[in-house]
Amino acid sequence: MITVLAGGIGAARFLRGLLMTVDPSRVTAVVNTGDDTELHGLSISPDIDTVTYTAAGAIDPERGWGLVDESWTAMENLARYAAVRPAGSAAAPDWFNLGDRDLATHFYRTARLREGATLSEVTDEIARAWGLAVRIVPMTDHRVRTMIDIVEDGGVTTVGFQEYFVKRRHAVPVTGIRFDGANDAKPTFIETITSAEAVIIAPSNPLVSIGPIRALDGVDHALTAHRERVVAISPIVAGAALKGPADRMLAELGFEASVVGVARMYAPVCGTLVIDERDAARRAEVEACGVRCVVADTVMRTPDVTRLLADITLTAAHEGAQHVR
Ligand code: FO1
Repeated sequence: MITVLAGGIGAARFLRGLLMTVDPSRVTAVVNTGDDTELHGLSISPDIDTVTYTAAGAIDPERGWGLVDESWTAMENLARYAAVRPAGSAAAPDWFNLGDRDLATHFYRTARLREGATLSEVTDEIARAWGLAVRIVPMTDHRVRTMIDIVEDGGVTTVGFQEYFVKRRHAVPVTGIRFDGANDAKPTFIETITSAEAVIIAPSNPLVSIGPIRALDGVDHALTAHRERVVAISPIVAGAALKGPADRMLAELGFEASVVGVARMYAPVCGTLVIDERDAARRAEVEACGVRCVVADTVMRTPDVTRLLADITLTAAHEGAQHVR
C-alpha cells in the first residue's frame, strides 16, 4: 500500500499521475483539513475536494480548484444580498467562490455531518459517488483550523487560512502560523504510515499543507520510524513556489526558500527528497541535510511528466526501504 500526504492543487496533480501508474485501490491519500472553513452554514473542505475532483478528472484545469464546466449563478445572485447586509453581518460572503455544481458537494457534506457522520465517512461517500477506487482520508475527524498572523494596517491580526489565502489573495506578510485544535485532534491514518510500502509527501506547501498533518499527535514519530521509505517532493523549484505563497511564507518565517530549506524541514521524517532538475547543482547541500537526493523533472506540465515523476518517486521509496534491510 502507498500513502500520500497531501495538500491541495500540487498534491492532487501528483496523485493523479500516481493513479495512472499503480492500481488506485493500493493508494491512500491523507489530506490536510486545516484549510477547511464554514461559509453560508456550509462545511467546506477545499483540499479534500481538490484531491477528489482531480482524481475523478473533473477539476477545472485552469484554476486547479472547483469543477470544470462550472456555472456561478448562486454566487452572482448573492451579490444582491451583500448590498443590503448590515455592518458587522457575516451573511452572504462573496469573496469565496462556490460554483453551482460544487455547491452540491458542500450541501451533501454539511447534511451528513449534521446527521452525525464523521468527516472520514462523508469523504469516503463523496469519493465513491465520483467512482473513485483511491482511498481519500481527512487527516483527522476533529476540527483543526490553520490560523495565520498577518501584518495589516500597521498591526498584526490573526485570520483563518481562507481569509488570508483567498480574501487577501495571500498578498500580505505572514508573521506566524498555528493549527488551532491540533493538540486535541486524533489522526485517522497512523496505520497507513506504519504499514505502507511507501509514504510520499506530495509537492505541497510544507508549512500550511503538510504542517497541519505533521502537527497531529504521533505523525512525526511514525514517519521518523519509517523514514527510509518516506520520500518528499520539493514544492520549491529554483527558489520559487510553482503555485501559491510557499516561497514568501518560508522566507517571512525564517526558513530558506529553496530545496535546501525544504530538505532541512523534512530531514527528520523523510529518507529521500526529490528535487527539480533546475536545482541539480544543490544536490550536495541537500544530501548534507541527511537525506538522499533524487533529481527529476518535477514541474507537472503534462500527464507524461507527472506519471514519470510518480514512477521515480515510488522507485526512490522502494530503494529507501531496501536500504534498511
Ligand atoms: N481559491 C481561490 O483562489 N479563490 C476562491 O474563490 C476559491 C474558492 C474555492 C472553493 C472551493 C474549493 O474547494 C476551493 C476553492 N479555492 C479558491 C481554492 C482553495 O482556497 C485553495 O486551493 C486551498 O485551500 C489551498 O490549498
